[in-house]
Amino acid sequence: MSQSTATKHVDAVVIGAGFAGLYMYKKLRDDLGMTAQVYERGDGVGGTWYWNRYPGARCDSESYVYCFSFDEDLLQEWSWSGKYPEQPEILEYLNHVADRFDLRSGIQFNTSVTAAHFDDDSGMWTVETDQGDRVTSKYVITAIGCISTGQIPNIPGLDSFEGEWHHTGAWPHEGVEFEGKRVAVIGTGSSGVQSIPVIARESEHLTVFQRTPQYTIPAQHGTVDQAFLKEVKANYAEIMQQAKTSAAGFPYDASEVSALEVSDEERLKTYEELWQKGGFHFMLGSYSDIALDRRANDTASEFIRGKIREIVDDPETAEKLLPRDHPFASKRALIDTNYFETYNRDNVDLVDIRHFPIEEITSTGLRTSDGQEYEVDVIVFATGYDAMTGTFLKMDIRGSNGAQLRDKWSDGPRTYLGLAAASFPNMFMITGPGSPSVLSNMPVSIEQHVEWISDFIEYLREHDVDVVDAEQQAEDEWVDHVNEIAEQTMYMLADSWYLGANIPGKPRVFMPYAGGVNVYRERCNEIAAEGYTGFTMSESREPALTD
Ligand code: N01
Repeated sequence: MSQSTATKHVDAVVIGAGFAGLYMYKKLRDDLGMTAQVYERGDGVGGTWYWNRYPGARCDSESYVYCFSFDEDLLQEWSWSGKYPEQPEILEYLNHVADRFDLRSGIQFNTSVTAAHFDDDSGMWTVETDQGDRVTSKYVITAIGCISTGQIPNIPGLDSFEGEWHHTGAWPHEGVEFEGKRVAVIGTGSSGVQSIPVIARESEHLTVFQRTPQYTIPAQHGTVDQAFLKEVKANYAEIMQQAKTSAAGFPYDASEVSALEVSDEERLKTYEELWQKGGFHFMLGSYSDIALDRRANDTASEFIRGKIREIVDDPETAEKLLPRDHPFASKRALIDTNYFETYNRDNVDLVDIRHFPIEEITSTGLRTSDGQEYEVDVIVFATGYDAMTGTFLKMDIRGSNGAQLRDKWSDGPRTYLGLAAASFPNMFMITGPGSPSVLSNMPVSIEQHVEWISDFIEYLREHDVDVVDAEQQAEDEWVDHVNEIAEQTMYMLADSWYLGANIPGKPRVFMPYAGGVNVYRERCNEIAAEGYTGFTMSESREPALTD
């Protein structure tokens, strides 16, 4: 950290201006009357939806629940055009939110926080940015997203490639011209599965490089049904309440039936109906034990494999696409539009890089370990993210007595509730590791965290507390609980980014909380009602600079 003196003091620094940062800033300013500075690395608001402009990008949550619920007028006035919200429309929505609540004045764009150090004597943070800002604040609140640091595999030769290459999470704003081009897409996660059908239509030829075959469910995307929308708007408060008290943050009725207690015929009928309904309904609405019992899960996995065989014309290609090495939904469940159908196109080839990895990127394309060369003009890396911890650890975050977050998390993230970390006083994380976050409909989890943090800050103020820190024991118990719950699920049976398995050398630790949004919310509420158990609270050793 530089030695120059701070140029500014605020009550809180908020890092990031996506869903989380926007709402957090609004809460701090409007409800708590605090001064806050938001730093955002993009030149506009939107976070994930600012960066992910790849073809076909849209959210897998249905649009009517992929939004803020804190303002009834906002809910009523905004109308989504699609069943699922497309990236440009989500970005428009977040810009609308920023304007409607006059949030831009608190945001400094094109600015990344590089360091945040806590000073035990003053009870203050000093925050530095890549633009030379140096600011002190009582609180630091991270709103940095869970999936915001892209990973490009370290394949030799990328520097020598003479064509264009892009990562899906840093897509050029002006778009990429695919017409007449030979394109390679590496990766078949959510970003790959969404972009592949669109790139196939736009390009001359597409080669998909697949390491792990995936289960994906059709979105059954379309325009919003106006009658449905009218009904939603008439019952919005109730619908949002149902989402908040559900396990995954969706207002869907959860099944209480085991996949193993119904006849084969009935099960197939249910799966077929939910396949036609599309999206997360298949996973959340079918059977209660799909995520918990391998035999129950096998019935769903086999149904999807049957669908792949049915859809894909060429049996050899279908065989390559069949996921067999992990259970359905043990990696992030995928939702697609015409993904498997795309492999019936004459201009699309599938290359199995599980058995023949990409060995080199050459000046003209890619070479796999079986000696095959693929000449391409554009490479699209749909290769994912250093999720949940990557963006934290890029920053130099130091807490009490100079403790470094990088050291603390060297064997995997450790937090209390995914909201705070012991020895990092007055720092809160919105949807941090250890919270339901990525296993839920994000705006629902974000709102819960922002509101919980705001209530806590209000409480601290009322009780004249200057410094608050998570207790080590509370954190240890929470981490044990997160692990214990994860052990009971299918999630442990796949090499997924939930476990950090996609990043070479990253500790294999299950990072989100799989116990459900509803259970988690209740626990957070209980902790608040008990006077915020699991936190130590003290007055600062020096008077605060402002208050
Ligand atoms: O990334 P991913 P993503 N060599 O990590 C492969 C959210 N999201 O950007 O499975 C070769 O899921 C990797 O292979 P494997 C959502 O939460 C949401 O697609 O590790 N291949 C995999 O196929 C999602 O889960 C939405 O064997 C390599 C792919 O690249 C998360 O973001 C849309 C490789 C990466 O898949 C991330 O999704 C988009 C290598 N070295 C994203 N490294 C919606 O809501 C990785 N791969 C719609």
